[in-house]
Amino acid sequence: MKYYPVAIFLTSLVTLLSLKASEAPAPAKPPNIVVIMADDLGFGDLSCYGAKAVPTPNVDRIASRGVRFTNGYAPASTCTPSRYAMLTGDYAWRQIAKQTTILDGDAPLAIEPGTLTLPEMLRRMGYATGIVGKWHLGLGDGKTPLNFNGEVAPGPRQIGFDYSIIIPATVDRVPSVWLENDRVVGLDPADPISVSYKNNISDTPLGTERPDLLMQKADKQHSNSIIHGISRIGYMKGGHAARFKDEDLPHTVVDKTVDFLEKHQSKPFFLHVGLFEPHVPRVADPRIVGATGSCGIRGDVIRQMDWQTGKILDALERLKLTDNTLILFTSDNGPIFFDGYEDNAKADADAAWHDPAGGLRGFKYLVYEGSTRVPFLMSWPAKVPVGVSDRMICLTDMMATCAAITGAQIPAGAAVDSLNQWPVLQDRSANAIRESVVQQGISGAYAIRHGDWKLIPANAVKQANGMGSGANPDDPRFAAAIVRETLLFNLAEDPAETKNLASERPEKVKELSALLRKTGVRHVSGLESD
Ligand code: NG6
Ligand code: CA
Repeated sequence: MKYYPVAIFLTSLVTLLSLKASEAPAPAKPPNIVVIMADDLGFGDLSCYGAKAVPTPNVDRIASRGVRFTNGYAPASTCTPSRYAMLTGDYAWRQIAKQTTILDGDAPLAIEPGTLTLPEMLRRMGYATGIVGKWHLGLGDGKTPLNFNGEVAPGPRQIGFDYSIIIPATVDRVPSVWLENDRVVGLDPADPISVSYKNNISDTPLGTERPDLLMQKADKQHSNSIIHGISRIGYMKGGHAARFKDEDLPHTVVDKTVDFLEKHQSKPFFLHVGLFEPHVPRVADPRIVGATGSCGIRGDVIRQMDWQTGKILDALERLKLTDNTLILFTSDNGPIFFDGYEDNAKADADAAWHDPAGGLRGFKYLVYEGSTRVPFLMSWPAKVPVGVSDRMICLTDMMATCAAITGAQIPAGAAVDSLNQWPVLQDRSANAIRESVVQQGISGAYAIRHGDWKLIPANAVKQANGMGSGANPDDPRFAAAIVRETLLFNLAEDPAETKNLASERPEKVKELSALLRKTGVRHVSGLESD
Protein backbone atom coordinates (compact mmCIF):
# COMPACT_ATOMS: atom_id res chain seq x y z
CA MET A 1 0.00 0.00 0.00
CA LYS A 2 2.85 2.25 0.91
CA TYR A 3 4.20 2.11 -2.63
CA TYR A 4 0.88 2.65 -4.33
CA PRO A 5 1.47 6.32 -5.26
CA VAL A 6 4.86 5.38 -6.69
CA ALA A 7 3.18 2.70 -8.76
CA ILE A 8 0.69 5.24 -10.07
CA PHE A 9 3.53 7.62 -10.83
CA LEU A 10 5.44 4.89 -12.69
CA THR A 11 2.39 3.80 -14.64
CA SER A 12 1.65 7.35 -15.75
CA LEU A 13 5.29 7.84 -16.65
CA VAL A 14 5.19 4.73 -18.78
CA THR A 15 1.96 5.90 -20.43
CA LEU A 16 3.49 9.30 -21.01
CA LEU A 17 6.66 7.84 -22.49
CA SER A 18 4.85 5.43 -24.75
CA LEU A 19 2.55 8.23 -25.95
CA LYS A 20 5.58 10.36 -26.70
CA ALA A 21 7.21 7.53 -28.59
CA SER A 22 4.27 6.87 -30.88
CA GLU A 23 3.12 10.51 -30.81
CA ALA A 24 -0.25 9.48 -32.12
CA PRO A 25 -2.93 7.04 -31.21
CA ALA A 26 -3.23 3.86 -33.17
CA PRO A 27 -6.96 4.10 -33.71
CA ALA A 28 -8.97 0.94 -34.01
CA LYS A 29 -10.48 2.40 -37.13
CA PRO A 30 -8.52 5.22 -38.73
CA PRO A 31 -10.49 8.46 -38.77
CA ASN A 32 -12.14 9.83 -41.86
CA ILE A 33 -10.53 13.11 -42.85
CA VAL A 34 -12.46 16.02 -44.33
CA VAL A 35 -10.76 19.27 -45.35
CA ILE A 36 -13.21 22.08 -46.04
CA MET A 37 -11.47 25.07 -47.56
CA ALA A 38 -13.32 28.32 -48.11
CA ASP A 39 -12.05 30.81 -50.69
CA ASP A 40 -10.85 34.24 -49.47
CA LEU A 41 -12.49 33.89 -46.05
CA GLY A 42 -10.83 36.20 -43.52
CA PHE A 43 -9.69 35.76 -39.93
CA GLY A 44 -12.64 37.88 -38.75
CA ASP A 45 -15.35 36.48 -41.02
CA LEU A 46 -16.85 33.81 -38.73
CA SER A 47 -18.91 34.34 -35.65
CA CYS A 48 -16.68 31.92 -33.73
CA TYR A 49 -13.81 34.35 -34.46
CA GLY A 50 -15.83 37.34 -33.30
CA ALA A 51 -17.85 38.40 -36.35
CA LYS A 52 -21.09 40.03 -35.22
CA ALA A 53 -22.78 40.86 -38.51
CA VAL A 54 -22.40 37.47 -40.17
CA PRO A 55 -23.69 34.55 -38.09
CA THR A 56 -22.03 31.28 -39.07
CA PRO A 57 -23.71 28.75 -36.75
CA ASN A 58 -22.70 25.71 -38.79
CA VAL A 59 -19.00 26.41 -39.02
CA ASP A 60 -19.18 27.34 -35.34
CA ARG A 61 -20.35 23.78 -34.67
CA ILE A 62 -16.89 22.58 -35.75
CA ALA A 63 -15.30 25.08 -33.36
CA SER A 64 -17.50 23.95 -30.50
CA ARG A 65 -16.44 20.34 -31.06
CA GLY A 66 -12.74 20.88 -31.61
CA VAL A 67 -9.82 23.28 -31.56
CA ARG A 68 -10.08 26.87 -32.70
CA PHE A 69 -6.61 28.04 -33.65
CA THR A 70 -5.86 31.76 -33.36
CA ASN A 71 -2.51 31.49 -35.14
CA GLY A 72 -3.42 29.30 -38.10
CA TYR A 73 -1.81 30.17 -41.42
CA ALA A 74 -2.29 29.70 -45.10
CA PRO A 75 1.31 29.89 -46.35
CA ALA A 76 0.33 32.23 -49.18
CA SER A 77 -2.15 35.01 -49.80
CA THR A 78 -3.48 33.55 -53.03
CA CYS A 79 -5.20 30.30 -53.83
CA THR A 80 -2.82 28.23 -55.95
CA PRO A 81 0.24 28.22 -53.63
CA SER A 82 -1.85 27.67 -50.49
CA ARG A 83 -3.72 24.72 -51.95
CA TYR A 84 -0.48 23.33 -53.32
CA ALA A 85 1.05 23.56 -49.84
CA MET A 86 -1.88 21.90 -48.10
CA LEU A 87 -1.83 18.98 -50.54
CA THR A 88 1.95 18.44 -50.62
CA GLY A 89 3.32 19.65 -47.28
CA ASP A 90 5.81 21.82 -49.20
CA TYR A 91 5.78 25.57 -49.53
CA ALA A 92 4.72 26.16 -53.14
CA TRP A 93 7.73 28.33 -53.94
CA ARG A 94 9.92 25.22 -53.67
CA GLN A 95 8.34 23.70 -56.74
CA ILE A 96 6.04 25.90 -58.77
CA ALA A 97 7.83 27.41 -61.72
CA LYS A 98 8.38 31.15 -61.86
CA GLN A 99 6.83 31.72 -58.45
CA THR A 100 3.35 31.36 -59.94
CA THR A 101 0.72 32.64 -57.56
CA ILE A 102 -2.48 32.61 -59.64
CA LEU A 103 -3.16 30.14 -62.46
CA ASP A 104 -5.40 30.70 -65.46
CA GLY A 105 -8.07 28.15 -66.37
CA ASP A 106 -5.92 26.57 -69.09
CA ALA A 107 -2.66 26.38 -67.09
CA PRO A 108 -0.88 23.01 -66.77
CA LEU A 109 -0.99 20.90 -63.61
CA ALA A 110 1.19 22.46 -60.91
CA ILE A 111 1.74 19.26 -58.90
CA GLU A 112 4.06 16.81 -60.58
CA PRO A 113 2.33 13.39 -60.89
CA GLY A 114 4.30 11.01 -58.67
CA THR A 115 4.61 13.59 -55.87
CA LEU A 116 3.53 12.16 -52.53
CA THR A 117 0.43 14.22 -51.79
CA LEU A 118 -1.95 14.06 -48.85
CA PRO A 119 -4.61 12.16 -50.84
CA GLU A 120 -2.00 9.83 -52.35
CA MET A 121 -0.53 9.08 -48.93
CA LEU A 122 -3.97 8.30 -47.54
CA ARG A 123 -4.98 6.31 -50.62
CA ARG A 124 -2.01 4.03 -49.98
CA MET A 125 -3.31 3.58 -46.43
CA GLY A 126 -6.61 2.25 -47.82
CA TYR A 127 -8.57 5.49 -47.83
CA ALA A 128 -11.14 6.36 -50.49
CA THR A 129 -10.18 9.84 -51.69
CA GLY A 130 -12.27 12.54 -53.31
CA ILE A 131 -12.34 16.22 -54.16
CA VAL A 132 -15.39 18.42 -54.73
CA GLY A 133 -15.33 22.09 -55.74
CA LYS A 134 -12.48 24.47 -56.42
CA TRP A 135 -9.24 23.09 -57.86
CA HIS A 136 -7.05 25.92 -59.25
CA LEU A 137 -3.91 23.79 -59.50
CA GLY A 138 -3.81 23.46 -63.28
CA LEU A 139 -4.71 20.63 -65.64
CA GLY A 140 -2.85 18.79 -68.39
CA ASP A 141 0.84 18.16 -68.97
CA GLY A 142 1.64 21.54 -70.47
CA LYS A 143 3.04 19.89 -73.60
CA THR A 144 -0.10 19.19 -75.57
CA PRO A 145 -2.69 21.99 -75.65
CA LEU A 146 -5.41 21.39 -73.11
CA ASN A 147 -8.52 19.94 -74.77
CA PHE A 148 -11.70 20.24 -72.74
CA ASN A 149 -13.58 17.93 -75.13
CA GLY A 150 -11.88 14.70 -74.13
CA GLU A 151 -10.10 13.41 -71.07
CA VAL A 152 -8.71 16.45 -69.27
CA ALA A 153 -5.65 15.00 -67.56
CA PRO A 154 -3.38 14.85 -65.70
CA GLY A 155 -5.31 16.50 -62.90
CA PRO A 156 -6.56 15.62 -59.42
CA ARG A 157 -6.96 11.93 -60.27
CA GLN A 158 -3.31 11.60 -61.21
CA ILE A 159 -2.09 13.05 -57.92
CA GLY A 160 -4.08 10.91 -55.51
CA PHE A 161 -7.82 11.56 -55.76
CA ASP A 162 -9.91 8.52 -56.79
CA TYR A 163 -12.91 10.73 -57.46
CA SER A 164 -13.05 14.33 -58.55
CA ILE A 165 -15.69 16.88 -59.41
CA ILE A 166 -14.04 20.24 -59.82
CA ILE A 167 -14.15 23.54 -61.57
CA PRO A 168 -10.72 24.09 -63.15
CA ALA A 169 -9.64 27.46 -61.75
CA THR A 170 -11.78 30.22 -60.23
CA VAL A 171 -15.45 31.01 -60.81
CA ASP A 172 -14.33 34.28 -62.42
CA ARG A 173 -12.19 32.43 -64.99
CA VAL A 174 -13.26 30.39 -68.02
CA PRO A 175 -14.08 27.62 -68.69
CA SER A 176 -17.25 27.90 -66.59
CA VAL A 177 -17.89 24.18 -66.40
CA TRP A 178 -17.66 21.26 -64.00
CA LEU A 179 -15.26 18.40 -64.68
CA GLU A 180 -16.20 15.05 -63.18
CA ASN A 181 -13.52 12.40 -63.28
CA ASP A 182 -11.59 14.30 -65.94
CA ARG A 183 -14.52 15.04 -68.27
CA VAL A 184 -16.70 18.09 -68.70
CA VAL A 185 -20.14 17.43 -67.25
CA GLY A 186 -23.04 17.79 -69.69
CA LEU A 187 -20.89 18.48 -72.73
CA ASP A 188 -22.66 18.22 -76.09
CA PRO A 189 -20.06 16.82 -78.54
CA ALA A 190 -21.70 18.87 -81.29
CA ASP A 191 -20.79 22.05 -79.40
CA PRO A 192 -17.11 21.62 -78.48
CA ILE A 193 -15.37 23.93 -76.01
CA SER A 194 -12.43 26.19 -76.78
CA VAL A 195 -10.70 28.41 -74.26
CA SER A 196 -8.23 31.23 -74.73
CA TYR A 197 -6.72 33.80 -72.41
CA LYS A 198 -5.10 35.61 -75.34
CA ASN A 199 -7.49 35.82 -78.25
CA ASN A 200 -11.11 36.73 -78.32
CA ILE A 201 -12.70 33.50 -79.50
CA SER A 202 -15.86 34.14 -77.49
CA ASP A 203 -19.20 33.19 -79.04
CA THR A 204 -21.10 35.25 -76.50
CA PRO A 205 -20.74 39.02 -76.09
CA LEU A 206 -17.98 40.38 -73.89
CA GLY A 207 -18.57 42.42 -70.76
CA THR A 208 -16.93 45.39 -72.48
CA GLU A 209 -19.41 45.11 -75.40
CA ARG A 210 -22.69 44.49 -73.58
CA PRO A 211 -22.57 45.88 -70.02
CA ASP A 212 -26.37 45.94 -70.15
CA LEU A 213 -26.38 42.10 -69.93
CA LEU A 214 -24.42 42.01 -66.68
CA MET A 215 -25.69 41.18 -63.21
CA GLN A 216 -22.64 42.97 -61.82
CA LYS A 217 -20.41 45.50 -63.52
CA ALA A 218 -16.77 44.46 -63.69
CA ASP A 219 -13.30 45.89 -64.25
CA LYS A 220 -11.49 45.38 -67.56
CA GLN A 221 -9.77 42.13 -66.55
CA HIS A 222 -13.12 40.55 -65.65
CA SER A 223 -14.93 41.84 -68.74
CA ASN A 224 -14.27 39.07 -71.26
CA SER A 225 -16.85 36.33 -72.09
CA ILE A 226 -20.25 36.81 -70.48
CA ILE A 227 -21.55 33.53 -69.14
CA HIS A 228 -25.02 33.60 -67.58
CA GLY A 229 -24.93 37.31 -66.85
CA ILE A 230 -21.43 37.41 -65.36
CA SER A 231 -18.42 38.49 -67.40
CA ARG A 232 -15.26 36.47 -66.68
CA ILE A 233 -11.49 36.53 -67.15
CA GLY A 234 -10.68 34.78 -70.46
CA TYR A 235 -12.58 33.82 -73.58
CA MET A 236 -14.74 30.76 -74.04
CA LYS A 237 -16.51 29.30 -77.03
CA GLY A 238 -18.94 26.35 -77.18
CA GLY A 239 -19.97 24.02 -74.37
CA HIS A 240 -23.20 25.97 -73.86
CA ALA A 241 -25.15 23.11 -72.29
CA ALA A 242 -22.29 22.48 -69.85
CA ARG A 243 -21.91 26.03 -68.53
CA PHE A 244 -22.80 26.28 -64.87
CA LYS A 245 -25.08 28.90 -63.41
CA ASP A 246 -23.45 30.60 -60.44
CA GLU A 247 -26.47 30.20 -58.19
CA ASP A 248 -26.37 26.41 -58.70
CA LEU A 249 -22.75 26.00 -57.54
CA PRO A 250 -23.44 25.57 -53.80
CA HIS A 251 -26.15 22.99 -54.52
CA THR A 252 -23.82 20.94 -56.71
CA VAL A 253 -21.18 21.07 -53.97
CA VAL A 254 -23.64 19.79 -51.37
CA ASP A 255 -25.14 17.09 -53.61
CA LYS A 256 -21.77 15.71 -54.72
CA THR A 257 -20.29 15.87 -51.24
CA VAL A 258 -23.20 14.06 -49.62
CA ASP A 259 -23.12 11.51 -52.41
CA PHE A 260 -19.44 10.83 -51.77
CA LEU A 261 -20.02 10.47 -48.02
CA GLU A 262 -22.89 8.04 -48.54
CA LYS A 263 -20.92 5.94 -51.02
CA HIS A 264 -17.81 5.66 -48.85
CA GLN A 265 -19.28 5.57 -45.37
CA SER A 266 -18.02 2.08 -44.59
CA LYS A 267 -14.39 2.72 -45.59
CA PRO A 268 -12.07 5.39 -44.20
CA PHE A 269 -12.19 8.35 -46.59
CA PHE A 270 -10.42 11.60 -47.32
CA LEU A 271 -12.64 14.28 -48.77
CA HIS A 272 -11.43 17.71 -49.84
CA VAL A 273 -14.19 20.27 -50.33
CA GLY A 274 -13.22 23.54 -52.00
CA LEU A 275 -16.04 25.97 -51.28
CA PHE A 276 -16.30 28.90 -53.71
CA GLU A 277 -17.37 31.58 -51.26
CA PRO A 278 -16.75 34.43 -50.53
CA HIS A 279 -14.54 34.79 -53.65
CA VAL A 280 -15.88 36.85 -56.54
CA PRO A 281 -18.20 36.79 -58.40
CA ARG A 282 -20.46 36.80 -55.36
CA VAL A 283 -23.83 35.36 -56.28
CA ALA A 284 -26.13 34.00 -53.58
CA ASP A 285 -29.11 31.70 -53.80
CA PRO A 286 -32.23 33.93 -53.77
CA ARG A 287 -33.33 32.26 -50.52
CA ILE A 288 -30.17 33.47 -48.81
CA VAL A 289 -29.94 36.99 -50.26
CA GLY A 290 -30.50 39.58 -47.57
CA ALA A 291 -30.88 37.00 -44.81
CA THR A 292 -31.02 38.57 -41.36
CA GLY A 293 -27.75 39.62 -39.88
CA SER A 294 -25.76 39.57 -43.11
CA CYS A 295 -23.86 42.54 -44.43
CA GLY A 296 -24.57 42.83 -48.11
CA ILE A 297 -23.68 40.28 -50.74
CA ARG A 298 -20.36 39.31 -49.15
CA GLY A 299 -22.20 38.50 -45.92
CA ASP A 300 -24.82 36.57 -47.89
CA VAL A 301 -22.29 34.34 -49.60
CA ILE A 302 -20.55 33.69 -46.28
CA ARG A 303 -23.92 32.49 -45.00
CA GLN A 304 -24.23 30.37 -48.13
CA MET A 305 -20.82 28.87 -47.37
CA ASP A 306 -22.00 28.23 -43.82
CA TRP A 307 -25.15 26.55 -45.15
CA GLN A 308 -23.07 24.15 -47.26
CA THR A 309 -20.85 23.37 -44.29
CA GLY A 310 -23.98 22.60 -42.27
CA LYS A 311 -25.18 20.17 -44.91
CA ILE A 312 -21.84 18.34 -44.82
CA LEU A 313 -21.96 18.15 -41.01
CA ASP A 314 -25.57 16.94 -41.11
CA ALA A 315 -24.68 14.17 -43.54
CA LEU A 316 -21.80 13.04 -41.33
CA GLU A 317 -24.16 13.01 -38.37
CA ARG A 318 -26.88 11.11 -40.21
CA LEU A 319 -24.31 8.51 -41.24
CA LYS A 320 -23.03 8.35 -37.64
CA LEU A 321 -19.56 9.37 -38.72
CA THR A 322 -19.12 12.56 -36.67
CA ASP A 323 -17.22 11.01 -33.81
CA ASN A 324 -14.45 9.43 -35.84
CA THR A 325 -14.05 12.12 -38.49
CA LEU A 326 -11.23 14.63 -38.36
CA ILE A 327 -12.39 17.90 -39.90
CA LEU A 328 -10.20 20.82 -40.89
CA PHE A 329 -12.15 23.95 -41.76
CA THR A 330 -10.02 26.77 -43.13
CA SER A 331 -9.41 29.27 -45.92
CA ASP A 332 -6.80 29.55 -48.68
CA ASN A 333 -5.96 33.21 -48.08
CA GLY A 334 -7.17 36.37 -46.42
CA PRO A 335 -10.19 38.45 -47.42
CA ILE A 336 -10.74 41.22 -49.96
CA PHE A 337 -13.70 43.45 -50.78
CA PHE A 338 -13.36 44.67 -54.37
CA ASP A 339 -11.79 41.99 -56.52
CA GLY A 340 -13.03 42.92 -59.96
CA TYR A 341 -16.83 43.14 -59.62
CA GLU A 342 -18.86 46.09 -58.40
CA ASP A 343 -20.97 44.34 -55.78
CA ASN A 344 -20.85 46.99 -53.06
CA ALA A 345 -19.13 44.60 -50.64
CA LYS A 346 -17.06 47.22 -48.84
CA ALA A 347 -19.80 49.79 -48.31
CA ASP A 348 -22.16 47.12 -46.95
CA ALA A 349 -19.55 45.68 -44.59
CA ASP A 350 -18.61 49.16 -43.38
CA ALA A 351 -22.25 49.89 -42.66
CA ALA A 352 -22.46 46.68 -40.62
CA TRP A 353 -19.14 47.35 -38.85
CA HIS A 354 -17.83 44.09 -40.19
CA ASP A 355 -14.04 43.69 -40.46
CA PRO A 356 -13.22 40.54 -42.47
CA ALA A 357 -9.59 40.52 -41.33
CA GLY A 358 -10.64 40.71 -37.66
CA GLY A 359 -8.39 43.65 -36.83
CA LEU A 360 -5.33 42.34 -38.64
CA ARG A 361 -3.54 44.42 -41.28
CA GLY A 362 -3.77 43.79 -44.99
CA PHE A 363 -5.80 41.68 -47.36
CA LYS A 364 -5.46 38.97 -50.00
CA TYR A 365 -2.34 39.23 -52.28
CA LEU A 366 -0.11 40.82 -49.57
CA VAL A 367 2.00 39.39 -46.76
CA TYR A 368 0.55 41.12 -43.72
CA GLU A 369 -1.17 39.04 -41.05
CA GLY A 370 -4.64 39.71 -42.47
CA SER A 371 -3.40 38.31 -45.78
CA THR A 372 -2.45 34.86 -44.56
CA ARG A 373 -3.73 34.28 -41.01
CA VAL A 374 -7.00 32.47 -41.54
CA PRO A 375 -9.76 30.68 -39.67
CA PHE A 376 -8.34 27.29 -38.70
CA LEU A 377 -10.63 24.81 -36.95
CA MET A 378 -9.85 21.17 -36.33
CA SER A 379 -12.19 18.70 -34.75
CA TRP A 380 -12.11 14.97 -34.08
CA PRO A 381 -14.58 14.37 -31.27
CA ALA A 382 -13.32 10.86 -30.47
CA LYS A 383 -9.75 11.98 -29.80
CA VAL A 384 -9.27 15.74 -29.72
CA PRO A 385 -10.25 17.75 -26.64
CA VAL A 386 -12.24 20.95 -27.23
CA GLY A 387 -10.65 24.35 -26.79
CA VAL A 388 -8.80 27.33 -28.21
CA SER A 389 -5.13 27.17 -29.15
CA ASP A 390 -2.73 30.01 -29.83
CA ARG A 391 -0.07 27.60 -31.11
CA MET A 392 1.15 28.31 -34.62
CA ILE A 393 -0.09 25.92 -37.28
CA CYS A 394 0.10 26.03 -41.07
CA LEU A 395 -1.76 24.29 -43.89
CA THR A 396 1.50 22.51 -44.77
CA ASP A 397 1.18 20.64 -41.46
CA MET A 398 -1.71 18.49 -42.64
CA MET A 399 0.63 15.94 -44.26
CA ALA A 400 2.76 15.14 -41.21
CA THR A 401 -0.19 15.34 -38.83
CA CYS A 402 -2.30 12.95 -40.91
CA ALA A 403 0.70 10.65 -41.31
CA ALA A 404 1.10 10.49 -37.53
CA ILE A 405 -2.59 9.86 -37.04
CA THR A 406 -2.89 7.11 -39.64
CA GLY A 407 0.55 5.53 -39.29
CA ALA A 408 1.52 6.49 -42.84
CA GLN A 409 5.20 7.02 -43.64
CA ILE A 410 6.57 10.14 -45.29
CA PRO A 411 9.80 9.38 -47.14
CA ALA A 412 12.78 11.70 -46.77
CA GLY A 413 12.55 14.67 -49.10
CA ALA A 414 8.74 14.73 -49.16
CA ALA A 415 6.55 17.21 -47.28
CA VAL A 416 9.60 19.10 -46.03
CA ASP A 417 7.58 22.00 -44.59
CA SER A 418 5.15 19.79 -42.73
CA LEU A 419 5.20 19.42 -38.95
CA ASN A 420 3.28 16.86 -36.95
CA GLN A 421 0.82 18.88 -34.87
CA TRP A 422 -0.71 15.86 -33.18
CA PRO A 423 0.74 16.76 -29.75
CA VAL A 424 -0.84 20.23 -30.00
CA LEU A 425 -4.16 18.79 -31.11
CA GLN A 426 -4.24 16.31 -28.33
CA ASP A 427 -3.28 18.56 -25.47
CA ARG A 428 -4.23 22.24 -25.00
CA SER A 429 -1.15 22.84 -22.85
CA ALA A 430 1.39 21.24 -25.20
CA ASN A 431 4.33 23.36 -26.29
CA ALA A 432 4.25 24.92 -29.74
CA ILE A 433 5.50 22.60 -32.45
CA ARG A 434 5.89 25.31 -35.07
CA GLU A 435 8.08 28.34 -34.38
CA SER A 436 8.09 29.98 -37.82
CA VAL A 437 5.97 30.33 -40.88
CA VAL A 438 6.85 31.76 -44.29
CA GLN A 439 4.17 33.85 -45.96
CA GLN A 440 4.09 34.31 -49.74
CA GLY A 441 2.30 37.11 -51.58
CA ILE A 442 2.22 38.21 -55.20
CA SER A 443 5.09 40.19 -56.78
CA GLY A 444 7.74 38.14 -55.01
CA ALA A 445 6.70 39.48 -51.60
CA TYR A 446 7.60 37.17 -48.73
CA ALA A 447 7.49 37.43 -44.97
CA ILE A 448 8.58 35.27 -42.10
CA ARG A 449 6.96 35.12 -38.71
CA HIS A 450 9.18 33.69 -36.01
CA GLY A 451 7.64 33.62 -32.54
CA ASP A 452 6.27 37.11 -31.96
CA TRP A 453 8.47 38.72 -34.62
CA LYS A 454 7.63 39.31 -38.22
CA LEU A 455 9.95 40.38 -41.01
CA ILE A 456 8.88 41.58 -44.46
CA PRO A 457 11.96 42.20 -46.60
CA ALA A 458 11.74 44.86 -49.30
CA ASN A 459 10.96 43.08 -52.57
CA ALA A 460 12.21 45.88 -54.80
CA VAL A 461 9.99 45.03 -57.76
CA LYS A 462 8.94 47.99 -59.88
CA GLN A 463 5.61 46.62 -61.02
CA ALA A 464 3.25 44.20 -59.37
CA ASN A 465 3.26 40.78 -61.06
CA GLY A 466 1.97 37.23 -60.73
CA MET A 467 -1.75 38.04 -60.81
CA GLY A 468 -2.75 36.04 -63.87
CA SER A 469 -3.81 37.16 -67.36
CA GLY A 470 -5.18 40.59 -67.99
CA ALA A 471 -4.57 42.11 -64.56
CA ASN A 472 -3.44 45.71 -64.38
CA PRO A 473 -0.17 45.91 -62.41
CA ASP A 474 -0.88 49.53 -61.50
CA ASP A 475 -4.09 48.52 -59.78
CA PRO A 476 -3.76 49.79 -56.18
CA ARG A 477 -4.68 46.34 -54.79
CA PHE A 478 -1.73 44.78 -56.53
CA ALA A 479 0.60 47.75 -56.19
CA ALA A 480 0.23 47.36 -52.40
CA ALA A 481 2.28 44.15 -52.70
CA ILE A 482 5.38 46.16 -53.57
CA VAL A 483 7.38 46.45 -50.35
CA ARG A 484 9.78 49.37 -50.60
CA GLU A 485 11.51 49.16 -47.25
CA THR A 486 12.22 46.35 -44.84
CA LEU A 487 9.49 46.00 -42.25
CA LEU A 488 9.84 44.46 -38.81
CA PHE A 489 6.94 44.10 -36.39
CA ASN A 490 6.47 42.70 -32.93
CA LEU A 491 3.12 40.93 -33.13
CA ALA A 492 2.76 40.51 -29.37
CA GLU A 493 2.82 44.28 -28.83
CA ASP A 494 1.56 45.34 -32.21
CA PRO A 495 -0.71 42.68 -33.73
CA ALA A 496 -1.95 45.13 -36.39
CA GLU A 497 1.59 45.69 -37.76
CA THR A 498 1.57 49.47 -37.43
CA LYS A 499 5.02 50.21 -36.00
CA ASN A 500 8.07 49.38 -38.10
CA LEU A 501 10.91 48.44 -35.75
CA ALA A 502 13.46 47.64 -38.47
CA SER A 503 15.82 50.52 -37.72
CA GLU A 504 15.44 50.15 -33.94
CA ARG A 505 16.13 46.42 -33.90
CA PRO A 506 18.70 45.66 -36.64
CA GLU A 507 19.76 42.46 -34.86
CA LYS A 508 16.22 41.09 -35.18
CA VAL A 509 16.16 41.99 -38.88
CA LYS A 510 19.41 40.05 -39.26
CA GLU A 511 18.17 37.07 -37.27
CA LEU A 512 14.89 36.74 -39.19
CA SER A 513 16.60 37.40 -42.54
CA ALA A 514 18.96 34.52 -41.80
CA LEU A 515 16.02 32.29 -40.86
CA LEU A 516 14.15 33.19 -44.03
CA ARG A 517 17.24 32.62 -46.16
CA LYS A 518 17.74 29.24 -44.48
CA THR A 519 14.32 28.04 -45.62
CA GLY A 520 15.63 28.18 -49.18
CA VAL A 521 13.21 30.84 -50.34
CA ARG A 522 14.25 32.35 -53.66
CA HIS A 523 13.89 35.68 -55.39
CA VAL A 524 13.56 37.88 -52.34
CA SER A 525 15.66 40.73 -53.65
CA GLY A 526 15.73 42.75 -50.44
CA LEU A 527 16.96 39.69 -48.61
CA GLU A 528 19.74 38.85 -51.03
CA SER A 529 21.32 42.25 -50.64
CA ASP A 530 21.75 42.13 -46.86
C1 NG6 B 1 -6.86 37.84 -59.83
C2 NG6 B 1 -8.26 38.30 -60.13
C3 NG6 B 1 -9.15 38.04 -58.94
C4 NG6 B 1 -9.05 36.60 -58.50
C5 NG6 B 1 -7.62 36.23 -58.27
C6 NG6 B 1 -7.43 34.80 -57.88
C7 NG6 B 1 -8.24 40.78 -59.99
C8 NG6 B 1 -8.32 42.07 -60.76
N1 NG6 B 1 -8.28 39.65 -60.63
O1 NG6 B 1 -6.05 37.97 -60.97
O2 NG6 B 1 -10.46 38.38 -59.21
O3 NG6 B 1 -9.62 35.75 -59.46
O4 NG6 B 1 -6.86 36.48 -59.43
O5 NG6 B 1 -7.92 34.58 -56.61
O6 NG6 B 1 -8.14 40.86 -58.81
S1 NG6 B 1 -7.54 33.27 -55.83
O7 NG6 B 1 -8.18 33.36 -54.55
O8 NG6 B 1 -8.03 32.17 -56.61
O9 NG6 B 1 -6.09 33.25 -55.72
CA1 CA C 1 -8.58 32.37 -52.56
